[in-house]
Order: sequence, then structure tokens, then C-alpha cells
Amino acid sequence: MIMKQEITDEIIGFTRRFQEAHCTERFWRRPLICFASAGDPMFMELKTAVSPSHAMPEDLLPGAQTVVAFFIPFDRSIIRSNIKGLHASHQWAEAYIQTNELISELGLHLGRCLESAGHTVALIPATHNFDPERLISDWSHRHVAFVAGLGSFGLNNMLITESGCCGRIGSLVTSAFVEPDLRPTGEACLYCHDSSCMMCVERCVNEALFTDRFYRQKCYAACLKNEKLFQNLGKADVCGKCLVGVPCSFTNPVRRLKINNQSALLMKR
Ligand code: B12
Ligand code: SF4
Ligand code: SF4
Repeated sequence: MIMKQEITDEIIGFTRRFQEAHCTERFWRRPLICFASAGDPMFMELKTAVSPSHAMPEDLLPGAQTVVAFFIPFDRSIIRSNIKGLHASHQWAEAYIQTNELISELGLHLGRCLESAGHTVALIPATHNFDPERLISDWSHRHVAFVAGLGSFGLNNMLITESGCCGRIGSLVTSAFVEPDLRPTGEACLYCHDSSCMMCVERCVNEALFTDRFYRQKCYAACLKNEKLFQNLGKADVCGKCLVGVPCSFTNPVRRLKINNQSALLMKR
């Protein structure tokens, strides 16, 4: 049996080695990893939440037992670099390309580890696996990561984890059985928690994000502008202005608020 800790250690170790071998600057903080049972009934709900054609783990891998989801948070310097201006920063665009590469290599590495232990694996690319008209994917990593318990959704549409929302999500399906994680209860977005924040909406650079609507085509247009700007780097269809310089950029702000409130109470006593 493959242990949860072994897979977790492989993901953290591979990310560290990849960074040391391929990157001139620090791109990532420590990855977060969660596991879902492939038979979790919540996967079926994604056919309503995302799209009727959203795949089930069993569609990707007959005999699927577990879905592994991971979040690779960006280093604070990458996040800060993207705050100013209307265009994405060079570092943000580069981190996007490097992280997609990391997720692809990491998937292959995990595949080899699991296969050498006698299991099968289905890998899914980090992005560009979406319908170009509808801008929706048949395997939404963030919804899958939500099912696995990695975080909850923010007003900016991002999955907010304990290490914030700035970073990239990957997931894979395997026939190995791993004990699933529990989903956290409660919100991680301050708007969803007590309506005390709307900073992501205020920061949107192309009138795509509102409290009650998201214009995905407008958002994509902003991403394509940056893709053109950074074409020398590869395919960097990025923006992310609504993720940076906000309370959920690198932490779960609701948890922080609760800790601060508790400390204030203790001080009063
Ligand atoms: C298509 C796509 C896009 C499209 C459409 C965006 C979109 N919101 O879907 C475009 C090109 C515009 C885009 C832009 C961006 N993207 Co994009 N994109 C994808 C892709 C390929 C599929 C997303 C998808 O199918 N969404 C399905 C739709 C229905 O979901 P949704 O619009 O997010 O809306 C849902 C949530 O808000 C959710 N929700 C809200 N509250 C709650 C509560 C509960 C309980 C539940 C279940 C759901 C829920 O409900 C909505 C409907 O289900 C994924 C990679 C992948 N394969 O998963 C990356 C991905 C979502 N993108 C990502 C990122 C980072 C970006 C950008 C910041 C660009 C950048 N890298 O600089 C912007 C952010 C735009 C924004 N604010 O939403 C990351 C998100 C990381 C994270 N922390 O969540 C992903 C996961 C890529 C990755 N591998 O990390 N993207
Ligand atoms: S910026 Fe504020 S409102 Fe927007 S997702 Fe983050 S915590 Fe929620
Ligand atoms: S990624 Fe850019 S255009 Fe899209 S919602 Fe965020 S700030 Fe607006």
C-alpha cells in the first residue's frame, strides 16, 4: 500500500529539486497536498457546478481509487511583482510557464513512482485543456482540489488554500488507495465570511469581475494581451491582478482574522 506521507514527500521533494535545478530565482513555497476518494459523491456534483461533460475520476482511469490534488504556492516576491500596473509582471508570466512545466514533470515523476509500486495513473495537464469557446474545462483542477479539501472558493473565483490563492493547482487520478482527507468547514474568503472585503473586484483591470458576475471572455482578453506581451517566454496567457495585493494572496485570511480575534480576547482578560 502506498502511504499518504510518501506521496506528500515526493511532491515536496520534487518541487524543491526542480527549483534548484531549473530556476534562477525562487518561484515556489512549500506545496500543499490533499487526497479524495475517487468515489466521493461530490465529484458527481461537478456535472452541475462546472459542466455536464465534467469527467469523473473513473472516466480518466478505470479502477480509479484516489484523486491526488496539490497546490504549488508562488513565492511572495513573485506575488508582489504583479501588484503594480495594468499588465502582468515578467516574473508572474515566467512563474506561470515554469509552474506548468513543473506540474507536467511532477506528474510524470509521480506516475513512475506509483507504477513501480504496481498502480496505474492518469495525468492531466495544468491548463490549456479547456473549450476555447466556453472557457470551461472537463477537468477543473480547482473544483477537484475543493473536493479533496485543499481550500474553498473566493469571490475572485480562486481556490483559497491555507497558503493563499496565488499559485497553481494540479491533480491526478490513481488506482492506489490512499485515506481521503476531510474537507475543511467554513469559508476562506472574507467576502463569503462576513462581506468585509471586495478588494479583488476593485483590482480587476478589465471590468471582468463583479460580486454577482464574472465575464470570462473579458478576463481572457486581458490574459491574451499579456500573452502577446510576453510571447518571447512561451504561452503566458496570464493576468492575476485580482489575486495579488489582496488579503487572500498568500494566506487564508479568515483563519488569520479568527486567530487575531482570539488573541485580542485573551489580551482583554
Ligand atoms: C478556463 C480557465 C480560465 C478561463 C476562465 C476562468 C474561470 N473562472 O473559469 C480564463 C482564461 C479567463 C482564466 C483566467 C484565469 N485563470 Co484560469 N483556468 C482555466 C481552466 C483551464 C479551467 C477552469 C474551469 O473550467 N472553470 C470552470 C468554471 C465553471 O469555474 P469558475 O468560473 O471558476 O466558477 C466557479 C467557482 O467560482 C465556483 N464556486 C464559487 N463558490 C463556490 C462554492 C462551492 C461550494 C463550489 C463547489 C464552487 C464554488 O463556482 C463557479 C461555478 O462552478 C483552469 C485549469 C483547469 N483545468 O482546471 C485554470 C485555472 C482555474 N486558472 C487559474 C488562474 C490562476 C487563472 C488566472 C489568475 C490567470 C493567471 N494565471 O494569471 C485568471 C483568473 C481569472 C478569474 N478571476 O477567474 C488557476 C486557479 C488557481 C486557484 N488558486 O484557484 C487554474 C486552476 C490553473 C491551475 N492549474 O492552477 N482561466
Ligand atoms: S480579495 Fe477579499 S473578497 Fe476577494 S477573494 Fe480575497 S478575501 Fe475574498
Ligand atoms: S485575471 Fe485580470 S481580467 Fe481576469 S478577473 Fe482577474 S484582474 Fe480581472
